[in-house]
Amino acid sequence: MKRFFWMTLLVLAFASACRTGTVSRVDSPNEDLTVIGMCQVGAESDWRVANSESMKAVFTEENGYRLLFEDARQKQENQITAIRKFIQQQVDYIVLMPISESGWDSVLQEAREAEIPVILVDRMADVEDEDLYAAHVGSDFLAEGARAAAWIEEAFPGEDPVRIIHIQGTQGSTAQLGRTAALEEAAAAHPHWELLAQLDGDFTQAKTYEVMTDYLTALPDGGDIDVVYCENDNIAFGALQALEEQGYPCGRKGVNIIAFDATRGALAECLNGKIALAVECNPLLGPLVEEVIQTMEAGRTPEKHHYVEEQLFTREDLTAALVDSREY
Ligand code: GYE
Repeated sequence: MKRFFWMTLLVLAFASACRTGTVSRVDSPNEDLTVIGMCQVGAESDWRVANSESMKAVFTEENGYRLLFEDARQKQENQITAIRKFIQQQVDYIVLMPISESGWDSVLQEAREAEIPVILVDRMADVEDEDLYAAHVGSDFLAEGARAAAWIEEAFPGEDPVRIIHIQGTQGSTAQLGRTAALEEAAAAHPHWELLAQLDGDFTQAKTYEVMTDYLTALPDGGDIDVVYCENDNIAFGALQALEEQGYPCGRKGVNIIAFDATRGALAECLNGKIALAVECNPLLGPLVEEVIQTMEAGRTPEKHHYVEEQLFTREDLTAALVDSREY
């Protein structure tokens, strides 16, 4: 009878937890593991896939971690839901790759009240109080864009018009905002640069192929295009596909495609002359994020911002061996 009573109580407790959607603390079989709740944007690009792999390779049980990985499938609301779940589960750290910069104040406040440090990775969150996150690890997107603009300046000396199509990444994301600002600033400083169009490629090949095809087919006289400034590699792949289909030769003597990320696929297109400039953006951020976490585990305060070193590639900088050995 007594046993029945306890069994009933257990079943009732379980049923009520299911009803209210209660999520209890993640119990790790090994109490010593540090629990990381990670909220990734999605899998929209080669860069993103490499970034997720880098995280998964570092935050393993062998290295002392239990990684709870959520893929938000490109939706900020999914990211917010995932963070709330991590708070209920009382994870030790939250690692967030914010899809866009705005809209984070309340949920990060909730994490702070639960005393869970948040580390921003890749993109930034534009919050009122900087203390809402412990550290940020990523790239300086404005600097990347400025490097690309300086290359355009060198590649097109003189005062002849430079006709540029600009294809943007996910609106409101730090990568889009920085790379866009750099191009717009440079265009304002060079009156002979003509921004023919600003299209939204959402960082994906499929969307870019669509918008670029629509744009090119509507051009009345198959007008001249000197540069296509693509805010990531997958945008460049979509643009290249559309341009070639519409009969535009791509390369230093035709349309100069500029791409950001410099993943293996883009470097291969750069080596074969189709992409004129590949601006590196390093997705292998796992080890740096771990350093930040280890600093906090040791009771120290990490630096607020960590930026990675990056470079530019043109065809002259590449060999087949270098492209093959590219890690991502
Ligand atoms: O360039 C792009 C991706 O935020 C740096 O997001 C990241 C960008 C990257 O999907 O490929």
